[in-house]
Amino acid sequence: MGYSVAWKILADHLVEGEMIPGEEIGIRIDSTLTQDATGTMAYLQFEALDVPKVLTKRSVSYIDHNTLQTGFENADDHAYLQSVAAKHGIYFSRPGNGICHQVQLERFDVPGQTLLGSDSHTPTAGGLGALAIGAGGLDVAAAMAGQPFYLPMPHICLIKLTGALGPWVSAKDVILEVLRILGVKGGVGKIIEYGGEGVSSLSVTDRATITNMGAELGATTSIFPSDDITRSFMESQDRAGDWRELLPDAVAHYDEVIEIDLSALEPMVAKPHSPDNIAKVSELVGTKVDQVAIGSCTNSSLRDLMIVAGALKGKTVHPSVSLVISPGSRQVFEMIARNGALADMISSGARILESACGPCIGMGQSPRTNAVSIRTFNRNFEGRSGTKSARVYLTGPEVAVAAAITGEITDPRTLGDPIGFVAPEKYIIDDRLIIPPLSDSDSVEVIRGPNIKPLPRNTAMPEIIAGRILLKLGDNITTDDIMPAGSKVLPLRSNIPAISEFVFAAKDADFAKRAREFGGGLIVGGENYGQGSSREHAALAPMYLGIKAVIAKSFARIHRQNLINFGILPLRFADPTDYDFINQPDEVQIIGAADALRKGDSEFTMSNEASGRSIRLTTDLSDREREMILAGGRLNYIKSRV
Ligand code: MIC
Ligand code: SF4
Repeated sequence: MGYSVAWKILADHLVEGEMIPGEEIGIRIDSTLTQDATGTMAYLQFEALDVPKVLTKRSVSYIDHNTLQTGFENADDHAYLQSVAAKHGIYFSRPGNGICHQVQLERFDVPGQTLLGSDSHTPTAGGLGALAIGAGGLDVAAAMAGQPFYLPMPHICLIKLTGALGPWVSAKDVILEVLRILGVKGGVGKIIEYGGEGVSSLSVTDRATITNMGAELGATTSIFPSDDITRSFMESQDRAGDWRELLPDAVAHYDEVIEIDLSALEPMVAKPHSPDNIAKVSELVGTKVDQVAIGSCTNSSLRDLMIVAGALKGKTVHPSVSLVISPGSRQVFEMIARNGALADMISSGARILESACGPCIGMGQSPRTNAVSIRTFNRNFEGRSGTKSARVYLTGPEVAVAAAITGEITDPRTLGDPIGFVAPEKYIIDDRLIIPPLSDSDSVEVIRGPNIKPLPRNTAMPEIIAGRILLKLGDNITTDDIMPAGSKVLPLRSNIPAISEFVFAAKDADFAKRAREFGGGLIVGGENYGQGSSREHAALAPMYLGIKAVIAKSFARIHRQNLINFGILPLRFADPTDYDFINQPDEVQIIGAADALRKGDSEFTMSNEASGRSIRLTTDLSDREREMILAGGRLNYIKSRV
C-alpha cells in the first residue's frame, strides 16, 4: 500500500510519537501565521517565552480582522503587532494588504510544508498542497519558539472527485455538498484529502475555497495534491521556485473514501444558522433578500470577483438589496481596479469595502432586523452578523450575485450564459505592504498602548475541583457563543479583564457576574462543544473568570486544545444520559482531581450535592496534556521545563 499526500507530509515532519490514528504525535512547524484578533495574545505569549527571534522558516503577522477602528483600541493593537513583529523576526502584512489566508496563498504558501495559524481557516493553504492547521495563539507562539505542534494522529479521509462542475456551479457548492454529507462534526479527528480525476478541473483558488471551509467540518485540515495546476498558479505569482510536485501514491491507503461527482452538483446554500444546514438553491427560489455580502477568506479571489463583476455589468443592484463587496487581498483589489471590473461593480450600486474580514466577523454591515442576508462566507451562526434576528444563508458568488440583481434567492443558471474567467498569466506582484524582518532589531521598541493588558496566568490545578454549574448548554455551542466577536467586543482582544465581561453574553447576560459572585465554577455542554473559530479567548476569558472544568458530551478539536492550554480540564460524561442529571446552579465536587491527573487515571467521579448523585466522567488526555493542566496551562508547563 502506498501513501496519501497528508501522510507523506506528516511523516516528513514527525518529531514525536507514532503515526497510529488517535495516538498523540508531535510535528515540526515550518511556518506560522497570525491575524490581529488572535495575534496580540499570541505575541504576548511569545514574549513570555523569552525567545529573541522566531525559529520557524517564516512567520507572518496580518492585520485584517480589526480594521474598523471605532476607538483607539484597534489601532493600538496594530502598533503593538507591527513593533513586536519588527523585534522578533516576523513578516508584517500591513492593514489594507488583505485577508491573511488569501495573501498567504498568493505570496507565501509552499506545497509539502506545514503551516500553523492562529485562525481556524488556516487550512486554506491546503488548496496549494500545504499541511495547514488552525490552533490557538499559544500553540502558535510555542511553534514560533521552535516547539512541535501536538495533535492526535488523524484518520485520513479521501474525497474522490469525478466529473467537472457545470455552468454557474462552483467550488463553494463542492464544500457545501461535503458539509451536507459529513455535517459540522463529521470531520473531527480527520484530514480530508481531495483526489480523483475531478481535481484537475479545479484551480488553486477553487481548491482553497474548499479547504478553507473544511474548518466547518471540524476537520484537522483539508488538502489537495500539488500538481501542474498548482505549478502554473505559483508561476503566475512569480513563485515557481517554491513549487514541488506532491501526489498520492498510485494505490494509497485511506481510512475512509467518499465519492462526489462534480457534474451532478447544483447551486447550493447553507441555511440559517449552521453551515451544514444544506439545501439546493432550487428549493428556495423566490425567498426575498435584504442584503448580499461578497468576500471573506472563502470567496474573494480574483476569479470569484470577476464572476460577480461580469454578472453585475450593466445592471443595477435590486432596490431592496444592499450589496457589499470586500476583495480578499490588495492584489485582487488592484487587479479588478485596473481591468475595469471594479468600475462595473461600483456602477451597479455595490458598496465597496476595504480588503479585510469586515462583515464576516461582524465588523460593520450588520443587516436589518429579521433580514435575509446572503453571504459568500463560511459561518452563519446566529448573531455572528451582529443582528440576532437576521437569517444568514451561505452561498457561492454566483448565487450571491444573482440575488443581488433580482432581490430574491435565484438559481443563477437562469441568468443566461455563464461568465467566463481565464486566470491571468501573471498576477500583479507588489509586496510593498509586507514588511520583511529586520536584520538588526536591537533598537526596536515594542509599543504598548493602554489597551494592551498583561497576559493573565492560571495557577496549578487544585486538589479538589468544587463549585457551581454556572451554565448548562446544548449541542454545537460555538466559540462565537462563548466569546462573541463583532465591533463592540473585538477591540478588547488584547484586554482579557475587559473582554471577560462578554463571556456567553448572548446566551446569558449575567454569566460573568455570576462567575465572579461564585468565585468561578464549571460549565456543562452537549456534543461538539466549542466548534468554530480558534479564538483562545473562549478559553482564556473563562479561565480569568475562574472556570476550572468544562463537562461536555464531546469537544471540538481546537477549543479542547485551548482549554488544556489554559489549564481548564475538559471532561466527558462516561454515560451521556447523565447530562440530564446535572443542572444549573448545582453545587458539585470532583475530589482528587489533581491526584487522578498525576496518576494517569482516565475516570473521575463528580458528586452532585443537589441530587446526591455520583456522575462518572472520563478524559482522553495524553500524559503531556495532563502535565499542562496540572501546571495551570501550557505556558507554565513550558516555563517549568526550561
Ligand atoms: C473567525 O472566523 O471566527 C475568526 C475571527 O477568523 C476566528 C479567529 C478569531 O476569533 O479571531 C477563527 O476562525 O479562528
Ligand atoms: Fe476573516 Fe471571516 Fe475568514 Fe475568519 S472566516 S479569517 S473573520 S474572513
